Amino acid sequence: MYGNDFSGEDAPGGLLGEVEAAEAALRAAAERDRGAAGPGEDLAAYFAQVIDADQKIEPRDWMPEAYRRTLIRQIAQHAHSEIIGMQPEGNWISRAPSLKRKAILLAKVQDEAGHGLYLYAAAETLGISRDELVDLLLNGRQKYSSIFNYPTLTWADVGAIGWLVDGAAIVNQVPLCRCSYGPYARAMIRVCKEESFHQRQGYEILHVLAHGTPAQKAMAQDALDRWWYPSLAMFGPPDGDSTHSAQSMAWKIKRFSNDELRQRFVDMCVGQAEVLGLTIPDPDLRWNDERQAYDFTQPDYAELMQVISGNGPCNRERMAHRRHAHTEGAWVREAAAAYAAKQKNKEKVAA
Ligand code: FAQ
Repeated sequence: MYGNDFSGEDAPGGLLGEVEAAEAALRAAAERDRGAAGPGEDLAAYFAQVIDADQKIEPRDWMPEAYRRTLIRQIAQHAHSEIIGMQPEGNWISRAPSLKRKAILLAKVQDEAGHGLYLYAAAETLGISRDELVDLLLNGRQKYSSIFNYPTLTWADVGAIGWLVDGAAIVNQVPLCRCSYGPYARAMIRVCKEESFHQRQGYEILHVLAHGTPAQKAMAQDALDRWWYPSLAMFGPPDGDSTHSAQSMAWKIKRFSNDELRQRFVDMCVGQAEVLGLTIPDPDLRWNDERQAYDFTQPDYAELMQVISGNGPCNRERMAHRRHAHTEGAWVREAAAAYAAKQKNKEKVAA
């Protein structure tokens, strides 16, 4: 039914096969001799040499300040997205249609928290603390993905998020497993493996609904209608308007442009929608023999900019909820800090 949903013709083993290959490449890069010369006097030349050789920049290495800042921006935005991204689905944990569905959704939402934590830890290797990053989010100085500013109105939306949002996240993140910054690439490998389960659970929810009663099928179609274009917008502005792509690709942080990944996502979804028996809400979606890819209608990028700038349907609600949770969690952070201080003191006395 959905066993081969990641199989692209261009990649043996599909997207998960690419994750495995990236993991092997990471190991090989770690073992390779970086060159007897080492960084020497010219740190910038050595940095360029490591990037050119497809090796990994590690926290101990010198890196241009702009590279460090770009990574902090992207990794932090990614981490915040995982954390805020728990809200739309979290909304349905108490209303899942069965105990089994509830348990699965609970595990999925917990995984997103875990992804946020790996990513905050990866960002911290760049010399910024998690507290600072959280403050930047809460003060509105860092972003999170536009997609989490849309409401989850029905149970089918939980399926659509798994299928489309996690699906788009995987298409975007698999190339990040080959990112030039080691800690981010390593975090992505684990995240992608877990996301593949998320995508499948969402797809399975929609499959059951789409093969259920006419009302259930209509609910699944309605969810696809509402989530399709916001999911396409997740990949960011079109290449011509993408401020960071050229530099990020030169540094091998990003491996493909926003439009390339969006196209890949559309091409992957068409066959999956057919298996579901649902219709992608795009009358202009058709195979282009010349390009060997689907032509499709672009999402509304003016809407994307509105959502990014804080005016999406749920931006205020999401941030209010996050601020409230942060305040409510203060006692946990204080208790953890007090416990750590006590342990440290004990170790000191023992020494
Ligand atoms: N939303 O120059 P570009 C998930 C901003 S995780 C908000 O093209 P870039 C898992 C961009 O930051 C989803 N802002 O930027 C999950 C920049 O603003 P700035 C998150 C956006 O970085 C599933 C400006 O527009 N994934 O879903 C968006 O080269 C289910 C110009 O854009 C990641 O973060 C947007 N959609 O490319 C969790 C992946 N698009 O900073 C729970 C890592 C663009 O100059 C439930 N990130 N912007 O003010 C990336 O791959 C890249 O950062 C892109 C954007 C591709 C998102």
